[in-house]
Amino acid sequence: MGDAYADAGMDAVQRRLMFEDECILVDENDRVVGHDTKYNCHLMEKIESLNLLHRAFSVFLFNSKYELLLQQRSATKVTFPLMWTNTCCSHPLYRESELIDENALGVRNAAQRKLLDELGIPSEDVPVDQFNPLGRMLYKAPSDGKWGEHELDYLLFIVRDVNVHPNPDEVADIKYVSRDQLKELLRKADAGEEGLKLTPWFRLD
Ligand code: DMA
Ligand code: MN
Repeated sequence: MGDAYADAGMDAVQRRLMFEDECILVDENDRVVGHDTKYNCHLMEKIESLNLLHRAFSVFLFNSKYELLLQQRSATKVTFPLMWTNTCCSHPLYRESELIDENALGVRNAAQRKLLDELGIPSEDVPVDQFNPLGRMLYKAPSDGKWGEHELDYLLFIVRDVNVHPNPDEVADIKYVSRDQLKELLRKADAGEEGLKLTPWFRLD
């Protein structure tokens, strides 16, 4: 199980996800080629040596005022801790309900699952047919040397007023931002203000 010493500091909740979540391996055309643990899929060494690429999603949830819900990742996240990012990101898992290709239904099922898990948003507030898949993005980004991402990332937009109860294991803080507030946030992060950091994929999206 990898480098036990380097993993010793991993939070118990995040460790469980690393070994229990089975990610979907794909080729660059998004064809399923296998599966592997979230742990292996995010180790830079494995990504580079085996060219591992996995399927992921990024949700952008807007309220009826078209403000975007942002989250700050918890301090215990293994990759990109405490960075501000879009509403919710994760991976569809290698299970029947999340492997459905038609209209990206598997990915939308996974998005509904993680909006509940990370942000406590009830599933009835985010019906799967309300997610608009806006395409996919391929990217690779190291986090801190040992860990990183190499993903085919589905962008999902949804406009809904929802109930939110963040899960502290996942999320340190949340806020809604208008378009102008988001521009200001990007400017501040670029200027390196107040230790404000944004995830690499959020900039690409
Ligand atoms: C990974 O998100 C997905 C993208 C698009 C970067 P994550 O690290 O928040 O995954 P998880 O919530 O499953 O830990
Ligand atoms: Mn990933």
